[in-house]
Amino acid sequence: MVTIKIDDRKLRVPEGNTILQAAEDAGIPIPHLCYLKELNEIAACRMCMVEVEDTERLVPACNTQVVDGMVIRTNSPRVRQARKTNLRLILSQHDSNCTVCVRSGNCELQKLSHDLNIHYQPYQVQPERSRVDLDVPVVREASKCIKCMRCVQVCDKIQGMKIWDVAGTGGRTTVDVSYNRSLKYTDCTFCGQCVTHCPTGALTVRDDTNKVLRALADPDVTTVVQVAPAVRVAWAESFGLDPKTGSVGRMVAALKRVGFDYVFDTNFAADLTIMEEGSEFLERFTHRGKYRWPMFTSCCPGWVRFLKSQYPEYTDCLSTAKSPQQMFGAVAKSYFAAQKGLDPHKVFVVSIMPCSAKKAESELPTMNDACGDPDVDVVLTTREMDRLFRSDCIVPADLGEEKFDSPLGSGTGAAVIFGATGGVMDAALRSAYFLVTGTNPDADAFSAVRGGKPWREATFTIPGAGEVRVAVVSGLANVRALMDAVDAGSVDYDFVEVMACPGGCAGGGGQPIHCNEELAASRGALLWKMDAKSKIRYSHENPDIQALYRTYLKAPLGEKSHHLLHTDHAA
Ligand code: HC1
Ligand code: SF4
Repeated sequence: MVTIKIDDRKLRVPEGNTILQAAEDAGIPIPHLCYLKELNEIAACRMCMVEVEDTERLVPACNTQVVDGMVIRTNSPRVRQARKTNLRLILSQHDSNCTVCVRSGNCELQKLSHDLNIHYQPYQVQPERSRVDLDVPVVREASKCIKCMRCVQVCDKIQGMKIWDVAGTGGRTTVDVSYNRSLKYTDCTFCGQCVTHCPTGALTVRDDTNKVLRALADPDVTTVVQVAPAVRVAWAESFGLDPKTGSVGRMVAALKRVGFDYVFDTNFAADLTIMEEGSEFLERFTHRGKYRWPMFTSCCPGWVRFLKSQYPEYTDCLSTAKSPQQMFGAVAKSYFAAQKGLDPHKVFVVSIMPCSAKKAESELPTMNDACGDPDVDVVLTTREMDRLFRSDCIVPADLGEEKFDSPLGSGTGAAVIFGATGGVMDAALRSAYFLVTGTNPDADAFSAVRGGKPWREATFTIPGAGEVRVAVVSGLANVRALMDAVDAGSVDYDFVEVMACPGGCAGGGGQPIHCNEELAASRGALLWKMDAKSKIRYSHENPDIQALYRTYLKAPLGEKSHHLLHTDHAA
């Protein structure tokens, strides 16, 4: 430990800590823009400058270590002036057209400018207008980039992809797609982690709300919306509501106010996925020699894109089951449309997802099995749904609670946990156990796959089937490590759940953005709580799923299921 003084407060702090860490631990705020703890401590923005007494220097707090006896001033006249000058220099290259920026009100640069009382701009330079490519879900506007390097570090260290890089030299140094490519020609998984870690509006997810508004206004179209598991525990954050007020029922009520004809639940399709994927796993497991191992989950499109570009020789290890989002679309435009006597070409399916990669998944040319049109017409992120509510002047806290519509609106506890890392595996094992033994396991029998390390393993015995070796992994850099181990033969699994985003969809790239806060674990904990409180905790016990099989699909892996609910990932 060393003894230091910050703003006249004497502190004992661990040796090796940075000034910023020491100050934050003591509750002394120091502004920063480029800093991401342990990921990006490069002092690029110079916002965290502090004065160290008895030296002539101002130093960046984020990467200067404390020294015994150090006396630090975080708010001296020199410090204030330096921060203001540095911020004005950043603003001199920034498109400050805040009124029409999607991050307005949630932009770290905007907030800091206000906090530092910068209300005029002496170095005003008209930034070059950006070329914006709307073919892909992740959109970059170069003129809003402040060169903080956060996206470069997140993509490189957390997602292991290196899609972003430094480009140019000197005063023209900027960040761009590596090797001067267009994003659509890279292996970008569109996970959106760069977006949720960008402090400004330089990286955003393409806004598709107008397509939905057009469909809602068309009297010939029946609009159907599905809401993903992880959306329900995050949507209310942008309205400052606690989880009790920002309930599922209020979200449903708000979607009905927006004007959707049917408000359904992706949880229904998650239960359906378990029926198909669980059956597929048992088919593979009991005919081991016919298949390549392990079997991988296929519900995360970020992961599917990653596998196909980075380890293409493992593509046939993916479950052929479509994701719940896509199963929902296919069932809505076949079973549901027939039940209601609707022309499937006039049913418009919207998904609300915590995910940017889901936009690309819905646009795959193979995802059109119900009637030849895309099974899902538009995907909106959680943030876009919140913007729809605001633009319709809906105040969710003032609404009563409403229920999802029937029959695609029911889901079990096993379905809602899809949104948290480990949830798909847990749910699949609950039903696989039932399918083999005819009896339910304890709903918490597989809790070893929940939470904890980002790459975890467990072995379970299913009587009559034998030992099943499973792994769960999230965050693509961890996924790469797992794939390398699988490839080297140093690990041996039967079934692996993979989610591209750290912590699973709860931490997806379409979720509300909070500066310097990672909320995947706390949102995931809410999903596990919903499961624990559910009356039904096994997908195979969802009565609407049972009715779907009884009256339409007949059996998991049957002919209709094969056509509507499975896909060839190599196509
Ligand atoms: Fe997900 Fe899934 S869990 S992939 O994160 O399998 O997006 O929430 O909807 O499809 O159910 C996302 C979440 C989501 C699918 C399900
Ligand atoms: Fe999308 Fe979830 Fe995959 Fe992230 S983990 S890319 S949010 S499906």
